[in-house]
Amino acid sequence: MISMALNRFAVLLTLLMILASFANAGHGNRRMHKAPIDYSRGHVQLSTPMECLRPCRENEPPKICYYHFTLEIYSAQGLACSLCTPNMTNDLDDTCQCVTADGVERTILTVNRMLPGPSIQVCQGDKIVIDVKNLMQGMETSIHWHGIYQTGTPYQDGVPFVTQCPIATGLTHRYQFMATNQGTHFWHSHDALQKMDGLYGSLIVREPPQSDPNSHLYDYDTPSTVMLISDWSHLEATEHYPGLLDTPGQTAEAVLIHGRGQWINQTSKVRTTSPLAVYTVKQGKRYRFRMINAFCTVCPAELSFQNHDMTVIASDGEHLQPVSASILTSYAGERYDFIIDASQAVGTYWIRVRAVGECSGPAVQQYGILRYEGGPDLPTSEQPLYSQSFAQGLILNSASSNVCSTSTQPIDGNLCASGFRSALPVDEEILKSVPDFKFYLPSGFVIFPNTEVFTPNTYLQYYVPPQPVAIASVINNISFVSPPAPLISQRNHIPLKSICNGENLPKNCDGSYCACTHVLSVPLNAVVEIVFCDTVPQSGLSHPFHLHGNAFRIIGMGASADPSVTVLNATTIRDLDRRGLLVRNFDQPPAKDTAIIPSNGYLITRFLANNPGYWLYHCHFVFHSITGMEVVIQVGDVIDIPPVPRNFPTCGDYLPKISPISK
Ligand SMILES: *[C@@H]1O[C@H](CO)[C@@H](O)[C@H](O)[C@H]1NC(C)=O
Ligand SMILES: *[C@@H]1O[C@H](CO)[C@@H](O)[C@H](O)[C@H]1NC(C)=O
Ligand SMILES: *[C@@H]1O[C@H](CO)[C@@H](O)[C@H](O)[C@H]1NC(C)=O
Ligand SMILES: *[C@@H]1O[C@H](CO)[C@@H](O)[C@H](O)[C@H]1NC(C)=O
Ligand SMILES: [Cu+2]
Repeated sequence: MISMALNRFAVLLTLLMILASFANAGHGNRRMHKAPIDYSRGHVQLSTPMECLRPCRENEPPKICYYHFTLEIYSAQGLACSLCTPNMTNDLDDTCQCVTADGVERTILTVNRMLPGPSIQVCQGDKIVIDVKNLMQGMETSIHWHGIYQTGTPYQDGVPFVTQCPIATGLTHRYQFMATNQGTHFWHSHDALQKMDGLYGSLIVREPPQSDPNSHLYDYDTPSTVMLISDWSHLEATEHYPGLLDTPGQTAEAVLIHGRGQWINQTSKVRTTSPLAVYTVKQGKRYRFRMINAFCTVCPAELSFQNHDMTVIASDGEHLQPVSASILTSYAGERYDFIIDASQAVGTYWIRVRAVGECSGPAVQQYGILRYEGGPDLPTSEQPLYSQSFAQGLILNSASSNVCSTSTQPIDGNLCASGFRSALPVDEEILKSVPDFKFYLPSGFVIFPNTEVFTPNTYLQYYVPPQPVAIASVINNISFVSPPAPLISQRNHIPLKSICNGENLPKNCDGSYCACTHVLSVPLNAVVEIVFCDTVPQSGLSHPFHLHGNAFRIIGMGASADPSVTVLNATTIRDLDRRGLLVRNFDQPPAKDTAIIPSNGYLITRFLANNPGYWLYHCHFVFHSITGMEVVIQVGDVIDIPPVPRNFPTCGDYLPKISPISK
């Protein structure tokens, strides 16, 4: 164990040296103008990002890791690219400010002029402090720390109007929270569609090798194998919302692998020359990759490596019994940790992310490079076409409910997330046969007649998908709208009638559609089971639901076991459950914080509600969440929820009495 840790540390040191030499290469002038950050603040000693990036050992004192994020409206392939071209995958230290993306110039949003934004890499037990300075003119923001439980600090979760007021232009908001749970996490803007334009980055919490049941399976776990994948458009996200008729839908035009990629213009057939992401390995060594799916649109991402299988050992920061696969499908918000065994001939191999579903029409995909030391710069083989696949082997997490079961046996070469098994023992409490609380949450869309949407004094929340219709996203027929002040800090400023749930709908609701702040309350320490189902199978979509503040167990996932029930909805899902036709697995069910409701299927999750707070549970497709596919789970009574710190920012409507004109 110790030699392995030292081995990894050696690699880390080499990397730090590379980074340091990179940082010194001719960028001295710019650095001179930069106000240095003062890391020593009175009685606390802050550590730099590089000091916090270290091998994690048992019984070592924790650090306070300080980061400064500056958010700006910026450009890809913009003026900064006249100075330098970045040539290595580096999000730990800013040097070259040229953002290449897929080589097409466009307006983007960045943190510290990087894409992905700065990486946070700490050890479990450290404290993370981030000063977020919003310099985006005319845009509020807020940052969510996706995967971090925020135990004791639910007001640091970064959801506008749920856990804080949005951060106005010009202001700085300091987040500080403990890195309680290890794993591959990420941070992203939780405000409207900003994530789609580039506001995301990795957040890795490592642990001592002794606490990772799979640590014997790999030699290296360093920043050089963190892989954030994202979908990319050549329009700003807001141009897709509510939706244009001449550029229909919200489909991405490209995929980026760690902010890198190339794009082929189908009209001119010209390919951009921007750099690809490169992952360098040593033959004979085994590498832990930490992959983050930061997609925003509905396309699933199929990751594969030429001539190499992936051995998945963790997902969303939870250890799994290892499963090897040749194609790993992931959805917006999911993370997968897998091992690549560099056991092939010294050479250079393609890495591919193929966006499928709605993205298979335009054949959206991207390449990266897996280079063995001593191999050529580029693979010698051609990039395979969209229609050609690398090896045929097991497919993990594919979109179809028909191939999902709770068994560990693949169906038709596919294994769903419900077929994973936890590598660590599961709390018995959560596995009791009858949960304390059960909610059925049928999720889908409501289609409005145009005459209803475009009528005076009516402002329905909707978007226009590829079909030219106005739709709202709903859970249990409720389209979530943000309250006029944060639930966590200003509950008294929120009119009671704006908060709702399935049993308590506002008077103006007609039963098939309701717009209100959907809050489900559960008592502290209850075992909560949520049964989701997809009510719009014709959409072909598998919605990835992400729970804030907690991980859940996947207890079931699949399609209706009664062939006469072809559509799941509030009635049919309850009926199937009553008849014992929803299959549940209580043998080492895997934990995750993001999982799909497979298209035309159901997803059963359970969690122990031991973290008091207001936790969003929502679809991670941004055009769905912004139009209402969200619900808040309130864990505990108001008095159980940790109070916000003194001087926590406030916000809200301002509607004073109108005074008469004084004579
Ligand atoms: C990266 O760029 C620098 C400066 O242009 C150059 O000296 C170096 O060789 C490049 N490294 C790689 C790996 O291409
Ligand atoms: C693609 O090529 C066409 C024809 O040369 C050109 O008009 C168009 O601007 C190009 N698109 C992009 C995004 O560069
Ligand atoms: C939800 O809306 C549909 C119509 O869109 C309606 O048939 C159904 O009864 C509603 N469900 C509930 C629980 O009100
Ligand atoms: C659910 O679907 C069944 C069968 O299609 C239908 O009879 C029923 O009205 C639907 N119920 C709801 C609440 O939508
Ligand atoms: Cu969705």
